[in-house]
Amino acid sequence: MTEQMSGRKGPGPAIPAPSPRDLAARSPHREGGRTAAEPPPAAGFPPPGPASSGPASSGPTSSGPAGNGPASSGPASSGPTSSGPAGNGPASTVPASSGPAGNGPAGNAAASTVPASTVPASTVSAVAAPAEPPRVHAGPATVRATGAQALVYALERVGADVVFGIPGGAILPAYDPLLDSKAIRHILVRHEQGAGHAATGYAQATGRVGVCMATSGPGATNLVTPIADAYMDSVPIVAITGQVSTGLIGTDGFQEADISGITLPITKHNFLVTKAGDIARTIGEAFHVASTGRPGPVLVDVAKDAMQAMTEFSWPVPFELPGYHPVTRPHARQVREAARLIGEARRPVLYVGGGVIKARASAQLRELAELTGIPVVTTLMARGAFPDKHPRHLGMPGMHGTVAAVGALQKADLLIALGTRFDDRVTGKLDTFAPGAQIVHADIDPAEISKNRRADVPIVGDCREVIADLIAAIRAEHEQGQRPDLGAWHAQVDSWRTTYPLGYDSPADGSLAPQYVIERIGKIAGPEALYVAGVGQHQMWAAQFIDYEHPRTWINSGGLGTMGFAVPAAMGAKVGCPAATVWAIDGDGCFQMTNQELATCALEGIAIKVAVINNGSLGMVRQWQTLFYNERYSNTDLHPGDQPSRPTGTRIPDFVKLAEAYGCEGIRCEEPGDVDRVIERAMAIDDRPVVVDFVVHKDAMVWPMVAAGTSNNDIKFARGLAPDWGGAEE
Ligand SMILES: Cc1ncc(C[n+]2csc(CCOP(=O)(O)OP(=O)(O)O)c2C)c(N)n1
Ligand SMILES: [Mg+2]
Repeated sequence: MTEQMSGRKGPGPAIPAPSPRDLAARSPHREGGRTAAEPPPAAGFPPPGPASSGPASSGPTSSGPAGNGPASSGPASSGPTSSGPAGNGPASTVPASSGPAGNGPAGNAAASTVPASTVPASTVSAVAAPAEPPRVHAGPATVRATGAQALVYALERVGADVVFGIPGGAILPAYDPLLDSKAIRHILVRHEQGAGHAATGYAQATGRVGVCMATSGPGATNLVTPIADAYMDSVPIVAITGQVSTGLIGTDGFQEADISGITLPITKHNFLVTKAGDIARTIGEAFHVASTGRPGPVLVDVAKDAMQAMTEFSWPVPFELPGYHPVTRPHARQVREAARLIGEARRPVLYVGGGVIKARASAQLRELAELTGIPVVTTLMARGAFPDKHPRHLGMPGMHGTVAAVGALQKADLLIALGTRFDDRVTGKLDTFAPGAQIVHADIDPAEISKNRRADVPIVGDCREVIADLIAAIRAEHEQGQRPDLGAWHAQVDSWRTTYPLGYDSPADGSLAPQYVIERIGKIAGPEALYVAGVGQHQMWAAQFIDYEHPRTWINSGGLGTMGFAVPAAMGAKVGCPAATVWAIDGDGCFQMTNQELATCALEGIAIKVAVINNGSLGMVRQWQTLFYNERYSNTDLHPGDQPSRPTGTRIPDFVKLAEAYGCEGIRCEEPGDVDRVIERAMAIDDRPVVVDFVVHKDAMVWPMVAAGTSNNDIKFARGLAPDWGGAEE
């Protein structure tokens, strides 16, 4: 790596100043490395090799201050790959020239070297199987290669099977050897934003690292939104960008943008690579950092001349990640303290966030809920972490959460917060949130703990391990006779649930209720399908009116709230889970931001289904104008023109014709009586994407609602209607 010129941020050492998330390495609760029983990392990264014989044991990470760097004790070396068939000893002896890596003795490489498009549907689980072992591709121990070849070889070694991207001058060297890769399928998108969201959709659906690629300058800056999106939702993606040659860096060269500087605050970590010999190691490190600890996006910016220069490619490579040691094992004393509080609580709630899905802890969560009888709420990012049909589930909390979930948090005497971050959309006015509750807060990122609400019992660790340890500690309490009676609490939350269920009115003019459309899609496609949403009213209705029974079946942009997320993310999810039915529930505003990826889907045989919930407006913004701006609708109408009782507007654009222009099936639905038939027709089409233009009433609103900045106590379940809390204890 070399310094940049002209006062811009230089590449710095291998790891720049730690972000709050990097502080995971410094937890006071650290008790040591992972155990053999711990879960695999979030994405497929092969171990660097047996610590005793491979270079990993002599790498700087193993001799760092803590003596347990990622190479020697981190997840990469203790996941299933170290003992499973993917052991990479034999793999490294197979020359790259011997044909598809899967034919070599690399264990599970056979499955992984088949391009995703050719994997028979029947071999892939409809619901993502995130626990599958990483894919490892065989290859030569050491070969002479260009930096660009080393990049592609490294991507193969870390198990990348799909790259979403668009080429351009600075990244061109990498595209050349990509053409020869039998293991990696490149999907040519129509906009880099689509590549980034597709990588996120792939990662969210599969639990593996998603990969996107772009050229320098505008290609790279087009990735900024999806990178920020992945950062906010802790999604493991690796973005690879070409950079102008080292001599041009800092000179305002053609298509130069300091993308590592630009993305510094929105990446878990990023790299600028200027030497061919650093490329392979950096790719390995990027996948490791993206997928371990709290997952997140990592950017690798590679100078063009580094890709063109010759180097020695060898694998595995020792990491240079001093200071990066995510803590996964919870502290036993903290867990015992949490169990003690649970034993004393009379109104406890399990407040579950997306971290539970990332930690693959759904089974443990269910066991905990059933062992204790504690009611569960699942945040927008955690929908599917706990079955909606489960009797202990109160639904989603927050601004558009259920009355039962919001009320339970407000009246609780103990919150057990798991993999969640007390987001303002959940807490409402923070100083009025859950006023009578003590807080147990477990998170893999210590920076989250006590960030917004002080934790009485902080627990740093992987949620799966935390919950497993909690279960053991609670069983011990039960054996001591410490088993609280939650009967009165159950009766209380159940009465809120039955008195204030989610619901909606059918429009008096006979037009379509958007909630009905979404509810029917959920019923007909069922809980095995994957649902991906845009951002707006349709997103909230999709979170409310579809029942999620499995983790990774609900994919949305929760933290950044990125319009345009749905179509490309659904594309990525479908590529990751080709046998699954994938529905994008999109708004007519959102759809117009990224629908060009329908061309990608049609050409690449990615048969997603898109339900455009066409209310003719930027509905969520319009809802706020209705409620807070005296119904003054400034610039939220997408279909100006005649708006009689049927809000079809001007039909610009005509979504059916647009779909057809992109090689998709286009269907319009305007009558309630047609909804089931149209959904079934869409479900029957498997050979191309389908777009259904559901023309719905524009005045439907999302309820319940806690107005921004107000207290959860002031939740309304319909306009002007507040729940009666029934004298619940404070
Ligand atoms: C990129 C981006 N720009 C603006 C916004 C602000 N915003 C949030 S929801 C929304 C309206 C979305 O409209 P539509 O996709 O039609 O969904 P609807 O609310 O009507 O269901 C807007 C403009 C945003 N979230 N993202
Ligand atoms: Mg709309």
